[in-house]
Order: sequence, then C-alpha cells, then structure tokens
Amino acid sequence: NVLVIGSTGQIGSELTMKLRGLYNGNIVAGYIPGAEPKGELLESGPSAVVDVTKPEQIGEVVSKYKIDTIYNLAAILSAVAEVKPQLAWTIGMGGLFNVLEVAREKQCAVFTPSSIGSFGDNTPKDKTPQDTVRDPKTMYGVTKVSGELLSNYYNVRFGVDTRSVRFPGLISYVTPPGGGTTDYAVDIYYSAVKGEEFECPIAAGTYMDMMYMPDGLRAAIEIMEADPSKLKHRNSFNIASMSFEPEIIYNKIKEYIPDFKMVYKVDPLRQAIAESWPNSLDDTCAREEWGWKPEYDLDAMTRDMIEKLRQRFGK
Ligand code: VAH
Repeated sequence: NVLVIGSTGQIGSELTMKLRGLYNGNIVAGYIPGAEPKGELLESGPSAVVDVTKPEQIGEVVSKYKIDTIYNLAAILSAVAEVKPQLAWTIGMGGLFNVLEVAREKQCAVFTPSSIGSFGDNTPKDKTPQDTVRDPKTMYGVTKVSGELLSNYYNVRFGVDTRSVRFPGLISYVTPPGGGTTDYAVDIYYSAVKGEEFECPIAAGTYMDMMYMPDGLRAAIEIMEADPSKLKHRNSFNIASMSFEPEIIYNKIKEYIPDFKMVYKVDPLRQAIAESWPNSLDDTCAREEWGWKPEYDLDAMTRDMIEKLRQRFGK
C-alpha cells in the first residue's frame, strides 16, 4: 500500500492516478485542507488529510492503511521558496524529518524528489556529474541537498529504504506547477494553444534540464521497484532527458503553431536561480544502477502537449 503526500500537486496528481492503475493495493491520496482531491483523483481511491508538519497525521494514515511506501511530494518550489524561505524549510525539511521518523518506526520505504536545484554556481554546468559539489545559494537548493543528506543518513543509520531522483523541470498538462523556476516551459504551451503572446520570464540562452511528466512519473516508480542490491547511490540520482533554452522550445512550438509569438519579460529572481543551475546533467549512474532511460524528446513532448491542451481548450 502506498501513501502519496502532496497528491494534488503537479507531480502527485498524476503519480497517484498512475500508481492506482499499476497496483492493486490502497494508493492513499494525502492532501492538506484547501488542496482537496477532486474528480477522478477523489473517486478512484482513498484519501486522507496528511500535513507533513503533523507527524501524528502521517503515523495514523500509515497504520490505518498498512502503508509500506511513502511518496513524499510536499514541497515549496524554488521561486516561492526564495520569497518564503522559512516556510520552505519547515515543509521541505521539517516535513521530511517527520516522514523519515514514521518510516523508521513502521518500516516504510520513502521516495523524496530532489532536483537540479540542488546544484549551485560552482557545480560543473555541462553534463553535471552524479557525485559533485553541491553548494546551492537558494533555500530550495538547501532543502534539496539537506534532504538528500538526511535521507542517506536514515538509510545508513536506521536501514530506512530511502530513494530519490534529481528531477529536471517537469512539464505537464494536467496540474500546473506552482512557483518554480522552470514553470515557463509549461506556461509557454498554454499561451501557444490559447493563441496568446507569451511573455517569457527566462532570458534567451538560459539552458535548463527539462523532462516530460510521463518520463518523470516512470522514473519515480522504476527507482522504487529497482533491486536495492544494485544501487550504489540512493539520494539522489541525476536523471535527464532534454535540455533547452527559451528560443529552442519557442521555435519547436512554432513548427506546430506557426503564428505563435513570444516576447521576453525577464524575472530577475527566477533568472538568477536559473543561471545557478546546470545546463545539462549526466545520468549514467541511473542508467547503470536501475535501467533509467527517457522516452520523450522535445518534439514528442511538444506534439503531445499541444494535442492534449487543444483537447482541453477545445481548440
Ligand atoms: C522548480 N520545477 O522550478 C521545480 C524544479 C528543477 C525545477 O525543482 O523549482
């Protein structure tokens, strides 16, 4: 049985549904008041209030549903985390600590996303290695590096089965992201399909690793199904699929929507964060240790995003 904490967020909403399609047991949709599951997510399986800052709530749900795997997706994303750094730490690290303590007591495996945001300015930017310096200057990055260290500690010290991947910017059409630096790569598709001019907050030439959500979901599931004896790393694996800058994704979209227009309106906060992140990751270890490989490139993602958003907006 699986508990998805943050099941109504950008990753959680799709991961919960995919897990329910894959496994027979209970896939519990954890949520916080104000972010209730709706529609199919609500009707297709159990849900429960799970606020990661309240350890008793986590423990009660884990016991009630005999949870053996926790996906801990509660987080404040990079741009919002710079505006509310204390909240980002409380949710990111306070929450993770509570999840790991419950997992230690009740023998649960734990998946916690890390991110390309765990790297900083002095990390090699091209084909960023799996094991390299991680000295982020954002609170988001600090919570991701600290989360990796704490998760590894709980594995070594207490034997908790903790695993993690460093997600690139995830692009999806189901649930919009909330407050990330890579959100522009989602918003640009919405503008293009709606026939609106897109104001890009990230400057031309700024490369970031990106990934289509179906690949991200598969990574989160496949790493938890991997043979633990083959894992030389745990928290957290570089995974990669594509890397682009705004001009590249703009021109790809124009192949499908020729009259699409974009102007730059750079957001200094997100631009500074984006510049501190890698241009591309080396994901050799994930490929060798648990068979990771991406299935979507920029063209396949663009075709699918435009098709699905046109269905949504009746275009
Ligand atoms: C963010 N989408 O922008 C998240 C993610 C790699 C980017 O961590 O903060």
